[in-house]
Formats: sequence, C-alpha cells, structure tokens
Amino acid sequence: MRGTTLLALLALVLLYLVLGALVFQALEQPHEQQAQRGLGETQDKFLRDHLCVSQQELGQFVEEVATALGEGADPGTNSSSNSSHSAWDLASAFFFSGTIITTIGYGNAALRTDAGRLFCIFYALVGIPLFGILLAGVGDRLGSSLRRGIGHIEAIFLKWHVPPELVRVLSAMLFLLVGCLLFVLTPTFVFCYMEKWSKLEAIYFVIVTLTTVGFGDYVAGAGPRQDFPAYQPLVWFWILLGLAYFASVLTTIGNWLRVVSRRTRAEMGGLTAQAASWTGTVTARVTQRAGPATPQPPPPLEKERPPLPPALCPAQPPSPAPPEKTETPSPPTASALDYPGENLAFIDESSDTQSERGFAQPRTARGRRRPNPVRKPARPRGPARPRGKGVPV
Ligand code: Q6F
Repeated sequence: MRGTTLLALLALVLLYLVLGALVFQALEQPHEQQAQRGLGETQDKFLRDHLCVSQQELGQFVEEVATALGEGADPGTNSSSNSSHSAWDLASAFFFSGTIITTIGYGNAALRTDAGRLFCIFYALVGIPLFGILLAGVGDRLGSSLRRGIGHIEAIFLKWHVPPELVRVLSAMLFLLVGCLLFVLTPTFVFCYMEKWSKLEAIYFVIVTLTTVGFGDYVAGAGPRQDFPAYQPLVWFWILLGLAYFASVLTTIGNWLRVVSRRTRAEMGGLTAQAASWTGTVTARVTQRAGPATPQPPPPLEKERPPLPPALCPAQPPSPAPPEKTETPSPPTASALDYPGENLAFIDESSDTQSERGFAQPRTARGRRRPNPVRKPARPRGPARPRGKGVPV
C-alpha cells in the first residue's frame, strides 16, 4: 500500500470515527442528562422524606454505593444472605476466560486484583492465538458444510439452466441467508425468550458479541439460575460457530469495501482494462465450476494466479452485491498484500481454495489436502475489522 493510499485511508477512518462520535453523542447525551436529572430528583425526594439525613451524608452514601458497585458488589445480594450469586463462581469464571480468549471482553465482570491482572496478561497472550486456531478449524468445517448444502441447491439451479453467474449470486445470498438464520435470527429469538430481552436488545447483543465488540451491557446467561441447564453450553456453542461465521462475513464486507475502493482507483487510474480481463478470467472459471459433478482438470496457470478474490465470496465464490460491474477485483498482477482474505481470513481463504479445487479433487479429502490451512492463526479477520481491542478471533 502506497503512502498516499495509507494517508487517504487514515483520513477516511478518522472521518468515520468523527461521524460515529457525532451520531452517538446526539443519540446518547440527552439520555444521559435525563438520567442525571433523575438521580438528582431521587436524592432531593429522599432528603425531603428523611429530614434527619443531610445532603452531605446522602452524597457520601451514594458515592460509596457507586464505588462498591464498580468494585463488583451486587446490591441484590445482602450481607445476611451471602449465598446466591457470585460473579466468580465456576461457570462465571469459565465464562470470563471465554471472554478473554475470544477477545469479546464484555467487562461485566472485571479483574480487581493485581495477581489476577498479571495472570490475565499471559492467559490472553496464549489463549487468543490458541482460540484463533480453533476458530480457523471450525470456520473451515462450517464453510464446507454450508457449501455442501448450498452446492446441492446450486446443482439444481444449474440443471434448470440458470446462468452460472446468477447461480453464484444466488448461492452467495443463500449463504448469507442460511448463516443469518442460523447464527443471528434464531439466537435472537432464543435470547428474546430466555433473557426476556426485546428483539432489538437481543439482536444488538448478538451483533455486539459476534463482532467481538463485546460491550457487556447485555450478557446472555448472566441472569440468576436458568431453568434450562443446557442454556449456557448452547450459548458457548453458538459463540464458537457464530464467531467463525462472522469472521467470514466481516472479511467479506471488508473485501467489498476494498473492491469498491479499487474500482474507484481503477476508474481514475486507467487500470480498467486489466481489471476487465481479470473479471473475464473469473467468469471463465465460474462457468467451469458450473459442473461440480463432472470433475475437470484445473485450467492451466491455476497455480500462478491468485485465488478467486475472496472479496466477493461469503463462504464461497459468489458476489451477492451487484456483481456484474462492481466486481472488479484486483488484476492478477496484484501482490499478495492485496488479498487480506487470502492471508488473514481463513474462512474465505479455505472456501476459495476448496471451491477452486472442488471440481478437480474428490470431496472426501477436502480440508486435509491443504498443506497449511492455518496461516496466521492469530489474525484471522484481517484489516477489515477496525478494532482496537486485539486483533484475533
Ligand atoms: C455466563 C455464560 C455468563 C455470565 C460473570 C459468552 C461464553 C454464555 C455469568 C457465554 C456464565 C456466567 C457467553 C459463554 C462467552 N454465558 N455470570 O456462560 O456474573 O455475569 S456473570 Cl454470553 Cl465468550
């Protein structure tokens, strides 16, 4: 990436941050002021009702309560019945470890001791890459299963003589649809029901979790004992699969943005011809891929060419967005750095590799065939994810 490009990108990100700041401020500040006024009124009322309490005394009490809450005390648990709920029972501590290695980091329970913080440093440094490796493997499996399912449908479409380009788009949309259904919508309804959250709160939790933003204002499974014992394990399972799915979705979105910027650049810089030829090769290959049932040898030069740009493939090839003209992935001459998906996003990378090879090699050996499926376990998502919090997952 050239220096000017980097500067332009920096400016864009800054602009994006400022935009976010303005919107969030406009939306949230009035609410904050209202809450502040509410607290003031509550205190005034308390002072009026309890004339023996002075304003200083009340102020001090409120401060102390606020500090205790910040230290992790729970006003619901009083000193006499110190049983019920601890933020550090085994399930909660296990959950806490999970928020570390996934980098979700909700922060609803936080470490208060120096020893805990010290251990956390090393725990995170090892655990995050380790979980990255697991996630890569899961993403690989998930991608191939989803693809197998969608492959059947693709085959049907192709039998109906639907143009292969359209089939690509359709199966991309199918991938998104099935994935959203499995990992976003279903969990949303489950959380809605189990946590008694509104639909918006539930989907907000789902997205905040699977993007690993992890605010921690909503945490599933944090409520008092559920009557469904498999709930927390199920949430764990969802996290594992959902993070893998979202890693590929986020990478895909990042690649779209990349394609958009590249197209802009191409239009300005006259790379268009090259890009067009690249699109041509992509189309050619798609046509070839059309018959997964009839194995054909890969086209010559297959190895020298960069893989199908992950840009447009959620788990696989197709480009859901208006692909016809938008689809201007970088010309074949582009350097490896132009394919973050290839280097960093396992899911896309593996999908591409697999879809490329799918027609040439028996399905049974998939996945194992790739000599080095996990290239950079610690950074599966690539730069598409503007997070400050720690790269991986
Ligand atoms: C859970 C729990 C949540 C809160 C600290 C995210 C892994 C499911 C708990 C889960 C358990 C205890 C999530 C698992 C990950 N939730 N207690 O297992 O007092 O809030 S607490 Cl949401 Cl990464």
